[in-house]
Amino acid sequence: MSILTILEFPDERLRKKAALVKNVDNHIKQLIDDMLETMYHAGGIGLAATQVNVHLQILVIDTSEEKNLPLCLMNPEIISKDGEFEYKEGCLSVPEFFEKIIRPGRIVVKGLDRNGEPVEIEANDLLSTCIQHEIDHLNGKLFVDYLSPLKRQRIKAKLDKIHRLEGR
Ligand code: GNR
Ligand code: NI
Repeated sequence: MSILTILEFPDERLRKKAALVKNVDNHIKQLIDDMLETMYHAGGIGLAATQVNVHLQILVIDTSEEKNLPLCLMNPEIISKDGEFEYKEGCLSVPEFFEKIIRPGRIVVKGLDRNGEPVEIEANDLLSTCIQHEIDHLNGKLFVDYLSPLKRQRIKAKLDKIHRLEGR
């Protein structure tokens, strides 16, 4: 297992669109395990492969209190959505910034599980928000894209400065 490096906004690699996973082989399973380890290590409730610079449709999530219910979904497709849920979202790729975002509050999503078997998940509230946040990553979209251009620009300027100070 290993901890992977998480890309940070405004890194252009976060804008790439992820490709379908064709075959869930041992390499993919190793990547899933590394993504889970990276997510838990960073204290996040979700992680998309895009964030670790792998442009495949893979996401991992654990919204449980005890952090002991890892969920993996590949090639996710939302097949229905309704309602609304507002949550103050954060992102490991936009560290230290949190903003309220409204998204559909109930979704049904289908995809492949860790073994490559088809699954369908009904999700509400936080889990629904988290799945949509991760699917956005796979499409090159970030939660800051839902904010006003002014707010997004302020966040970009602050992170640019931090990255400069860190010599990135
Ligand atoms: O850790 C995370 N918390 C979070 C809070 C509200 C909505 C979405 C998230 S996902 C985020 C981890 C992350 O960046 N996943 O892509
Ligand atoms: Ni994120």
